[in-house]
Amino acid sequence: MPPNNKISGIYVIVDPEHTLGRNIIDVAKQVLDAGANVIQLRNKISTEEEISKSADKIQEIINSYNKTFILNDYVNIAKNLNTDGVHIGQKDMSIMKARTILNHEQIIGSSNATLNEAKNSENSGSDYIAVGSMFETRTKNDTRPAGIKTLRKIREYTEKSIVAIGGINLENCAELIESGADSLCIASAITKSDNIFDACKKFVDKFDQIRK
Ligand code: TZP
Ligand code: MG
Repeated sequence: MPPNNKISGIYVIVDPEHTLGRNIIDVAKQVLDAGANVIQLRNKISTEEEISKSADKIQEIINSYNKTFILNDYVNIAKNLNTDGVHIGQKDMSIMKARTILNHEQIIGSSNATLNEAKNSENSGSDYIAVGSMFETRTKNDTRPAGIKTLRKIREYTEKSIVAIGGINLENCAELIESGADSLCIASAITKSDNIFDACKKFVDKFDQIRK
């Protein structure tokens, strides 16, 4: 994890259900080579043992890039492997409970669809606030719409890193950055594209262009 563990830039969700059958470790390497700053492993289909093995491998790879690895859902695996962090949804283990389990330096990110949720997450000690779903997505079934207005309100409220998520593509991402998102969390527009490296690089370049 980089020294100032702030989440920024391009954040890619690697999920074996959304890579068109391509190996998740290869996908992770490609997005890191293209300049992604954060990878989240999201896996709703494998055993805990398999998830632990993949997470261990991705953490090892990410250390050599000095980037950040976040494991979705599995707080105990994250603790045992000492991943850089964990991501928690509104229906998962509470942020406060996760904090009692995790090692001191591990970061916690949370999913939020409203200003109220973001306030609660910040007060509970969330290190970054993911806001979404910004746009329609087919990657996750039970998302709730958040929208640009919510993103702006949360930006006014918090100084924590804001990660915009859900249905982000090259056409709609500029207004998210202009509305205060520190990071763009993307799955299908990168991991379902023909050329994963090129797709990710385009987001990295666009982000840098707008942010400079
Ligand atoms: N949580 C809210 S939206 C989403 C998750 C995991 C899916 C993001 O995937 P995509 O393909 O970038 O819409
Ligand atoms: Mg979850």
